[in-house]
Amino acid sequence: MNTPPKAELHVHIEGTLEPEMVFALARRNDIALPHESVADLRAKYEFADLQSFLDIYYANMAVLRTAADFRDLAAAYLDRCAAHGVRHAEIFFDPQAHLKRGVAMETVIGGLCAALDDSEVSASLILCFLRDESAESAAEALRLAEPFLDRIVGVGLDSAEVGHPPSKFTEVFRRAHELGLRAVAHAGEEGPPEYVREALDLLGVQRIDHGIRALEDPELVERLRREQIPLTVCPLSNVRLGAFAELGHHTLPRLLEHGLLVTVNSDDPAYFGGYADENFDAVRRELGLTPEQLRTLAANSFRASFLDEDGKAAFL
Ligand code: ES4
Ligand code: ZN
Repeated sequence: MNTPPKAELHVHIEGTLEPEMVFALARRNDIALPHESVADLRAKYEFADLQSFLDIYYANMAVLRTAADFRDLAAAYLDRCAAHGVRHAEIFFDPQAHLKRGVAMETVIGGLCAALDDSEVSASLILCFLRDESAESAAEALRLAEPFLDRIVGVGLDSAEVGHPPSKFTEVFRRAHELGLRAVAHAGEEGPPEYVREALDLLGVQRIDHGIRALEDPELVERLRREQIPLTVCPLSNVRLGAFAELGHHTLPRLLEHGLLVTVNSDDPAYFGGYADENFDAVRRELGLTPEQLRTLAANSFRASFLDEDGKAAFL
């Protein structure tokens, strides 16, 4: 497979939990599963929309209990990175989903960092707030993460988008900026272009995760182009969650033609049919991207990263 060096900027570590690992960790932790087999679980990965995916994504996380579980999860992902030409990864994690099951912040971050410290791949963590939980819960998660801030590059915003606008989280993002963290947010995945504007203006984010619905708003597109705000697009995810009926209908080429700083990412690869290279291969095949456009996408992934200028120069 053609594997150009690239960075991955939009991957949820809990979304790399493969069905085989769900079963292995359930056995290790003596947890009963409501699935007959790995094949039975995988057969349930037919999603109508974001919420129908999130329901099973959160349910499967129940098997993640110990630091070793989080370490093994991240180690498996980083092994895949090496095989897919991913040289640098900025990895989302969802601490509130673990805290509410009684798993401590230290267990989550300690486990993930054990894998990061042991990997050849350059990697950092982005703490995501769950937008369908309260703003107070987000603030509490950030407080609990303060002892570990040297291990976290930024904060993000994910989970069910519609009805949970960025404006709900203005204060906790202000606190994150005070703590010296970078910021990103999912916006314009299922939600309207207005949520993209709010993420930029109220949360001060440096990248937009997805952002595909920005195309409905020409003024917003012009702003994203002028300010070169990166969009971390996830092609296979968008198809599996119903934003596009098939990959051939994806608007990635239009985003590129508008001069936007677009990157290609895997989102939740255990659920959506592939890791970095499957996403790159799929857009190459189904969207007829030119070799130059594919090189642009790979270079954009480093330009849009939170690496410092020396770090970017080393990869570009
Ligand atoms: C997610 Cl695809 C997607 N969108 C929003 N939140 C998420 N969390 C995990 N995957
Ligand atoms: Zn995502």
